[in-house]
Amino acid sequence: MSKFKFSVGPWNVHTGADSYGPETRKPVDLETKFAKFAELGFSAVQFHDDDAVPDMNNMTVEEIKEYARGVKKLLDKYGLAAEFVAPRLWMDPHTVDGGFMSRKKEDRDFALWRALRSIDIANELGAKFLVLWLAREGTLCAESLDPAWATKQLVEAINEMLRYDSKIRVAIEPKPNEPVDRSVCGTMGHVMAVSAATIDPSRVGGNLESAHAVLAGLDPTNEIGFALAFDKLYTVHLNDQNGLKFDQDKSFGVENLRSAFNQVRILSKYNYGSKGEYVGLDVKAMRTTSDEDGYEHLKNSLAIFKALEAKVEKYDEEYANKLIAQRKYEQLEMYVLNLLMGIE
Ligand code: GLO
Ligand code: MG
Repeated sequence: MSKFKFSVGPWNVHTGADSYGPETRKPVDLETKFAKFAELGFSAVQFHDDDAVPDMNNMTVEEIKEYARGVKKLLDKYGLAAEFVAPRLWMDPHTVDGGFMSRKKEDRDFALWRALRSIDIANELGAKFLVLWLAREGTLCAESLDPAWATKQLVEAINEMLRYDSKIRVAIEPKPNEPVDRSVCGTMGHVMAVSAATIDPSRVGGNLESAHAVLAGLDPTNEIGFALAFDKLYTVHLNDQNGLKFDQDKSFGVENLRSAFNQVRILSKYNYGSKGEYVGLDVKAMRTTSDEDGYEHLKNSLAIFKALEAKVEKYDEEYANKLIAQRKYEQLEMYVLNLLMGIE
């Protein structure tokens, strides 16, 4: 029995298309996904604004809220909560060259409109915060954007969100690249600095994704720990990543089990979840996966997380501390590896 509650986004059950090939699985409707999420043991759903309200660009504010209320009923039917809403600022013609940092005022206004509507949707669904994955906030051509100006645009956009709703919180999900070449806000350190510059730092935190930390050449556990130290880890996107290449969103723990163990360990050590935080997954099924196996990556990620929780329970802190005091790090390393390999 896990002491954590888990969340997942509808985009994590997907049709398998990649940059070089078409879809390989049939689309699945939202209600079928909800039913399956509940059956697998998830407690909450993460949303893009248009996962909840698909045609929102062509709807009035009242119509958007009304539609979101319907989605809330569907969540209730399956006993699921809504964790967060994320404005999807990377698919629309208005966001070809970014959202909050777009060079065009009209497109920045659109991005802000989507963020404010995301707050409306969050309120209807009962979600407590927004996630900002800053997909295109950076450059493809290095000289095309002034990073100082761009950072200020981001701070000002977040200030608008904080002003719009006195309760809403904002979690930035940093990523160093992809789909842009160089992002403006690539690590948890950037997130903390942006938070500090807003009008209410107590409502701006982060969402650490394991794969994004690896892409930045950083250790996911240290990134998680950094945010925890400032009490600003609003959620996590656990997954895995094989080195520096495209963002893979592999099942949690399948590439680097020791790193996964350490991520579970730090979350557990600092009682992550005690303020209602969810352990969020952001994992993709392999392209070769069949329709009937379209949830296997979610099942596997949960199973691996829970198995590592049991390993964390077994981890002998006293013994480890003794080794640390004596600087016997070779022995400590072997102790951890033996624990993971099941060698007593
Ligand atoms: C992509 C991101 C993406 C976001 C999601 C929520 O690299 O991880 O999956 O987490 O769109 O905004
Ligand atoms: Mg993510």
